[in-house]
Amino acid sequence: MAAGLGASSAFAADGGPDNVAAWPAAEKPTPLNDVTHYNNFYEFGTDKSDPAELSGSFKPTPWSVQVDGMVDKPKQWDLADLQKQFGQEERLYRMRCVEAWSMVIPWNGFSLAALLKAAGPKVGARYVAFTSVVRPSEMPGQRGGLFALKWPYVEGLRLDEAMHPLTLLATGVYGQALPAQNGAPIRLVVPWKYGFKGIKSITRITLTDQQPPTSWNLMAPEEYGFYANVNPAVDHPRWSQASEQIIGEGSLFRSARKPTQLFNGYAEQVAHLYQGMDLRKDF
Ligand SMILES: Nc1nc2c(c(=O)[nH]1)N[C@H]1C(S)=C(S)[C@@H](COP(=O)(O)O)O[C@H]1N2
Ligand SMILES: [Mo]
Repeated sequence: MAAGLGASSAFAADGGPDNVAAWPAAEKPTPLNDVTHYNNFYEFGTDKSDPAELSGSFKPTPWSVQVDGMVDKPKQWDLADLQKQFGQEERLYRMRCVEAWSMVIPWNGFSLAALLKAAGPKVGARYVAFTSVVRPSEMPGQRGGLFALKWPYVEGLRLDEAMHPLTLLATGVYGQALPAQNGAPIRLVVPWKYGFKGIKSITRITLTDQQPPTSWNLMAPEEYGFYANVNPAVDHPRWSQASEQIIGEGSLFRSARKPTQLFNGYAEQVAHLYQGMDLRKDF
């Protein structure tokens, strides 16, 4: 795929949403090999296989995360101290990419809320801004080229979304440290939102009173909004979001699909965050 978060070729080839009813919903974990070899991490390249193949010189240690902005206790955290202080839970989450494919991934990590509480958000803080690492010498996708994403990759959440107990800072997958291609050594996971909100290899977390800029929105604002909540009723301008391809199932000849769920199946936990909002306008 040369440019942008286009639908995968399999999506077009298998007849798309019409096949949905024929395929069972998969909630079983996606095989580790698919989780670690079918990736979006444009700092390493735009093909799904690039992050696994081209991340060999990436060094996830030593690593620190700066927590700053509108907090009482700004701090530069060493990764090991974050893990010591906040622990490691396992969370099995559905993961839905805006390109209309999905996985089910067992992450290890801790609630972002725990870190934010330790930092002490100041009155008036309303958003959390995230920044990915910039290391062109270790990340071939950051070296020149015509691709329109700007570095660093940036993302953001509203403070109440960031404080939600489902919002995870992941440091592992399948019980092992995050591989480079999945966002080593620490990345965000927001399971009710499209995958691009899950910013990888985080170096900075900043509390602010302004809605932060986000990478895909900067590149194509008509296609990728700030909220990016999974929603089968709000199509991407170039493809349907009504169903999704299940990575790790199906065959070479026909992909497995299932219907997309509102908020990726987490509506009971998160729908209240968006009461009174027009989800078509704030997509
Ligand atoms: N820094 C950074 N974070 C990123 C991306 C990226 O290109 N760069 N891609 C996003 C997209 S589009 C998706 S779907 C998920 C993919 O996560 P995974 O490869 O671990 O499944 O990471 C997100 N986080
Ligand atoms: Mo994505």
